[in-house]
Amino acid sequence: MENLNKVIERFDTAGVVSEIKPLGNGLINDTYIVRTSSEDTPDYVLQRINHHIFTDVDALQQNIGAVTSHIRRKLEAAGEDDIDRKVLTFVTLKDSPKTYFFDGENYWRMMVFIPRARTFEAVTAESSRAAGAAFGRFQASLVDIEGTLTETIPNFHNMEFRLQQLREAVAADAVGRVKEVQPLLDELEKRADEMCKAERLHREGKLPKRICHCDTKVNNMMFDDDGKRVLCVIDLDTVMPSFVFSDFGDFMRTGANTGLEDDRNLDNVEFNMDIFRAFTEGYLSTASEFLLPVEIENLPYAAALFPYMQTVRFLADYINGDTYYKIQYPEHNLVRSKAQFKLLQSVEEHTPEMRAFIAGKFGK
Ligand code: GN1
Ligand code: MG
Repeated sequence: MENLNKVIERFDTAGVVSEIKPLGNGLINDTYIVRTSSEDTPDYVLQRINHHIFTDVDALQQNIGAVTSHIRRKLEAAGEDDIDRKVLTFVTLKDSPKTYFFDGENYWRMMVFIPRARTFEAVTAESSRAAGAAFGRFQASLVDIEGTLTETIPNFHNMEFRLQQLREAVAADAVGRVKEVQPLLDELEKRADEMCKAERLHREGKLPKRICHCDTKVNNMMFDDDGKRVLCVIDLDTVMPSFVFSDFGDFMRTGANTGLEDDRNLDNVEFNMDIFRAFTEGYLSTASEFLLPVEIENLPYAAALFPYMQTVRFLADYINGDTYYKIQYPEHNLVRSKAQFKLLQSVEEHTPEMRAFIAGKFGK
């Protein structure tokens, strides 16, 4: 804690630190809540940025700066109230306009903690509708951002690239785990072509990339205390050009899963159509003005793509000997892979129903 205090001292914060505690369930960065002793000064969020994954922290923070200031300007222009709860505010250093600090070993950043707000690990249909509208609004508000954003992780949601990584992991078999997972690998290979459809459509000039959030896990959104209104989208590290499928699909993967991302009991894991319907309605209410028919028609594909991609990513990490995701026990990445694959199977069963819903509501 003493070290964390030394880091915090570098930032231009207000008030006196009274408490520092771990916050949230992120698999990549380390996050803390920093409480200050007075009601009149804000609390803060402190994060150690995983710079093995985000290798260019300066570009990362510039992206985030561009995104948050663009959204802030829009909120101001629209005359919105309570803007500090609707967009993140990053704290600059005392001696520089930078929003990150390098202590010689680690990179740190701080943002103002949004008061009277909370995250959820699971959602209801009602809050999914609000979440869909919020992510649609997020994409819509970034349609006209000037300049280009850096791909903070190149090829992040490129399915062809993720499959290549998996195949390389299999070929290397660094820790001798391939044999054990061969049946799952076979299942993944069977679907590989179909799942690379987005990349093909893009090469054919039919599917655009847009600025997306690219990590729309349910818990990456702040709801107002009552859980009804989405205030603000958080975890902006992966905001970059991608297919809109990223944001739709990753929410479905987390929000519409009746079980946990890493559920050991596969019977718990099913795809929840009520959440699908509610999120889709919310999303299309704010995003349909800029979406192309090819994007809307392929939302059921997006719902399958993300559990598929996450199975591939967790499994590659398992085969590589757990070098990417934080794990809590040795076979954690395998358990995650199996749970994600079970979710994919359930999505596949519901695909005709999803297609019919979209065609009935938004087709023609
Ligand atoms: C990571 O940082 P976090 O936990 O929100 C990952 C996502 C995965 C997710 C799986 C930069 O997100 O892409 O979908 O874990 N982020 C990165 O839970 O790889
Ligand atoms: Mg997160």
